Amino acid sequence: MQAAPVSDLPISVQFDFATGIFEPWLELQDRRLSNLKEMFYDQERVRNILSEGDPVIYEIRYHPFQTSTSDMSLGVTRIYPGKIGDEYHMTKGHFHERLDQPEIYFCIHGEGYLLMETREGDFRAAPWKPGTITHIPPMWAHRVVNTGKDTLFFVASYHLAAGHDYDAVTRRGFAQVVVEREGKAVLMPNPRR
Ligand code: PAN
Ligand code: ZN
Repeated sequence: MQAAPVSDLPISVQFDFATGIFEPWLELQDRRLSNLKEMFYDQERVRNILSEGDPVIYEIRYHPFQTSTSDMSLGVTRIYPGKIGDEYHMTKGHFHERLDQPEIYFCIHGEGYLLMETREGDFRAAPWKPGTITHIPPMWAHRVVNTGKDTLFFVASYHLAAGHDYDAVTRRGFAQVVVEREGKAVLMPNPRR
């Protein structure tokens, strides 16, 4: 993320509920399979797909609202539908570096799960549909899974100073993965743990 412009004046952006895109945004990041290849449990399938291309799994638009005394940020994530093997597309997932930093996620469109887990192993999977708003307390890793046929998009609000720590999730994943069984999304224990 580039340094955010400082403004002590109120700023509004305009969100399009049909597309999940707001204007103006200041930064756009694509997350391709190669950026999150360690996250999916079926590593053979990951290698096969990457040998033919590098699909975009999700994208994030950011607007950091940096003032001289605060650092609230807006992020809108759009997860494209699809699976890697039988595991649904999902975000990488992370802990916040700072131990006092929560976050609010607001599901606008699509269906899936918000997975959350502490370092002590307490695990929660919140079923998600449009309108579900979840408060993620400090020290809970968070990942969103898109189990639907449409793009899932959600709004996130957090402080820039929270920081993102991807290491633990990259090494261990979450306690459960979300996979398709007989046409349905089900949770099962992470086979890599
Ligand atoms: C969100 C996430 C965003 C992408 O803005 O950063 O949804 O997910 P990953 O960062 O796990 O790839 C957020 O939680 N910010 O703190
Ligand atoms: Zn976060």
